[in-house]
Order: sequence, then C-alpha cells, then structure tokens
Amino acid sequence: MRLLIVIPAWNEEEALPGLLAEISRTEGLGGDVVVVDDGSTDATADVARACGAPVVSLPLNLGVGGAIRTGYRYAVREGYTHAVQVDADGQHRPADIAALVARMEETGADIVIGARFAGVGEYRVRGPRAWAMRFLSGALSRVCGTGLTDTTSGFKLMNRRAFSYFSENLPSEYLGDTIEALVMASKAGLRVEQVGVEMRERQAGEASHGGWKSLVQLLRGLMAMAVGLTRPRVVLPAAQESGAGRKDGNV
Ligand SMILES: Nc1nc2c(ncn2[C@@H]2O[C@H](COP(=O)(O)OP(=O)(O)OP(=O)(O)O)[C@@H](O)[C@H]2O)c(=O)[nH]1
Ligand SMILES: [Mg+2]
Repeated sequence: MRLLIVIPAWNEEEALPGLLAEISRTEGLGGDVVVVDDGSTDATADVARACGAPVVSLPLNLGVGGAIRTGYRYAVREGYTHAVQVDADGQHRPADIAALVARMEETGADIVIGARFAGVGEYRVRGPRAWAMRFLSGALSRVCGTGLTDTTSGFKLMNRRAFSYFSENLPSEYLGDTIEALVMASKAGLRVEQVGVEMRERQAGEASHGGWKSLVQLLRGLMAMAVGLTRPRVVLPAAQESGAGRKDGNV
C-alpha cells in the first residue's frame, strides 16, 4: 500500500503547522503528504514548505473539490495506491486514518468515509444544521445502498480505482465534492462504507457555516444530489486495469 495524504488548504497558515506536526508524530501512519494550496492569499504554501511538506500551488482559488481533484491527479501521477483527504484546519485526526484503512480492508470498499454521528466522538450539531444533515444522510444511504451518517464529511479514503475516477471527474462546485460525489460513486459502481471517527472543531481560522444558513445548505444539497442522479452510469475498468503504477499525466 502506498498512501498519499492529500491536504486541501485555503488560507490555513495558522492551522497547518500543527496538523503537519501531528501527522509526523503519528506512529505507523506510513503515508506521504501533499498540501494543495488553493490560491491562498496568506503564507499557507511557505508555511507548509517550511514544515517539509511538498506543495502544489493553484494559481487561483478553485474550492475544496478543485483542490482535492488536484491532489488525486498528483496521486495518480506519482503511482499511489490509496489517497486520503485530511482537512488542513485540524478537524480530522491523523490517528484515525488507520481506522479508515482497516475498514477498507475489512469490507473491500472503494471509498471509506470517516463519519461523525456514528457513535464515536463528542461532535454534536443541533437545530437546522442537524436536520439538514440527517435528511441528506437518509437519502444518500439509499442511493449508495449502505448506512451513512455523515455525507458532508471531507475525511475520505479512496483506493486507486476510486481516486483515478475522481481525479478526472470530481466536481468543484459547492457540495459537489461531498454529496454529488457520493451519487457519482454509486453510479460508477464504487462501494462506499463509513467508520465512526472523532471530529474536532477547526483548530484555527473561521467556520464557514451555521444556523439557518443550513436550510439553504439543505436545498443546495438536494440540488447537488439531483444533479448527481441525472448523470449517466459509468463503467470503470477493473481494479487491476485502473492504472496502478502508471506515471503519466500532468497535475
Ligand atoms: N472553505 C473553503 N475551504 C477550502 C477551499 N479550498 C480548499 N479548502 C480547504 O478545504 C478544507 C475544508 O474546508 P472547511 O472550510 O474547513 O470546511 P468545513 O470543514 O466543512 O467547515 P468548518 O466547520 O468551517 O471547518 C480545509 O482544509 C480548507 O482549507 C475553499 O475554496 N473554501
Ligand atoms: Mg473544516
């Protein structure tokens, strides 16, 4: 297994050093890191390089989906077999990557989501945001044919078959990298599973959501799902043909 930890980062100069230090302290992780600097206007790229992490810098802000897609292209080009997205703000615990890997090995899934609200951790959401998340989880569990509790989680492990597909197809629109991507996974015959993880509050910087904005988020989530459902089914090459070890293409 060659694991790449993809860290999308947009103006994360404050949180990034702590996360990178935590990754190097985490025993038995055995993965490489790439930071995708998503057109930051602060010192994100310099801070990451100073910590010794390779950085891919986007010339403009593409949004989380665009940043992750760049990371997957890097993973394809460099011949990684697995890629895991870990947010730069410190919400995801690097120590939990092992649980995602174990779940993938146990279930044979192509994608494993590190999920909140699955009986692990103290992360709680209340009010409209909780209703929106619960509704979307119920609907997407049906689409994906498996029980999902956290469909907007950005903590995801993919095997090469899955990240090769998303390296060319992951939408960069809002909720495209989470909700629509899960519908796309189902349409491409990729198996999705989840494992409960503890998720922290972001360690620095500002939160991007909250309160009644969540109802707007629900509507947008439903639209993202509807767009996903209009996509045609996709037949992906079998695992051994999905280009493992291939080293071409540009990031
Ligand atoms: N919001 C946002 N985040 C981006 C963008 N590009 C890359 N990212 C990174 O994507 C990750 C997820 O973004 P967050 O803003 O933390 O989204 P979130 O976890 O849903 O929301 P918070 O609770 O506010 O942390 C972080 O590591 C960001 O630095 C972008 O254009 N917008
Ligand atoms: Mg976050």
